[in-house]
Amino acid sequence: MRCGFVAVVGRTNVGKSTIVNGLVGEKVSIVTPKPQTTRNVIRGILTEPRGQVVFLDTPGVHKPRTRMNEAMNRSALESVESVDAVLWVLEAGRPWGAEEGRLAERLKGRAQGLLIVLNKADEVRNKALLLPVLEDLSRRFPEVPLYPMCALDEKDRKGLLDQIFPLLPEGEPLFPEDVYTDQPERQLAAEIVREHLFGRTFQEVPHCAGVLVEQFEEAPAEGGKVTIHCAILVERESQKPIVIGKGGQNLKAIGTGARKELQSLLGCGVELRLFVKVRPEWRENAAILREMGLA
Ligand SMILES: Nc1nc2c(ncn2[C@@H]2O[C@H](COP(=O)(O)OP(=O)(O)OP(=O)(O)O)[C@@H](O)[C@H]2O)c(=O)[nH]1
Ligand SMILES: [Mg+2]
Repeated sequence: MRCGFVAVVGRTNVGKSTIVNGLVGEKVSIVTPKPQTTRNVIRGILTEPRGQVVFLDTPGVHKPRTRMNEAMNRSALESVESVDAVLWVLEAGRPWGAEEGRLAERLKGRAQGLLIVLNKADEVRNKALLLPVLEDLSRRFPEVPLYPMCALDEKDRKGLLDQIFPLLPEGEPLFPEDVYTDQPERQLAAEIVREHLFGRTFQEVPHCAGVLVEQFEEAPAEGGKVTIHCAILVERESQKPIVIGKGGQNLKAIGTGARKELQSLLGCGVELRLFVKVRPEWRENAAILREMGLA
């Protein structure tokens, strides 16, 4: 069997989490149309007769403006050091920029176990436009295989997996075959709330917001409810009413969406309470970042 670790890296919003979820076949990481969605390195595990792949979905590389964003970049860049293979995801229609330059520097000298994925190829209507992009990349990385794909296409994902397995060493699985992530339920809950929050806030608000689980109580008896209390941290007073919405409608919708998802994930009833709290500059606060696994 072939078993190993694969880091999925790239600029923010190129589709890394979509690829990991699609390959693993479960929702491991939250996905939103907004950049900087993934904040922690998240492990997604795929087991099949060929072997086991432990994917490290990483935060997208971007220009950091806060301590939190620095930690996100650092964890993404460091992830490539400890893995058997790296999937470097670029966007087919917008392949090279400063972020790619940073990653290229980090991946220099790593021709082995590196695969470049050109995702969102479906968004490039005129496929002829892909040719110069592929030519440019093969000049920059002559020994690295290039794989154009659409993360939403099952055939493309299967083809990608066929390229990944040969990059892994012979070995035995590390995780039982029914485990698809090692995230604790608390973290899954925080992430799901954050996904719904991202879906219902705009401009700078989602980037200034974070979610902390303050209480997570198992159901007291069979058929009982799990109680989850989450703090939604924002940075300014003016952001609080935006999250809460008119008459509390927005916060209610975030809570309902997240609760439904958590119920099906945990397989039981969930009582979810959300509290919006103003914590100026929390993204610079080491203690809060540590609590979120970001420092
Ligand atoms: N059209 C198209 N959209 C895609 C594809 N892959 C991902 N997306 C969309 O791109 C957006 C970003 O996807 P994510 O998977 O969150 O991207 P990411 O690279 O993990 O982003 P960060 O975590 O912010 O770094 C989402 O709206 C996805 O639905 C693709 O192949 N084609
Ligand atoms: Mg992501």
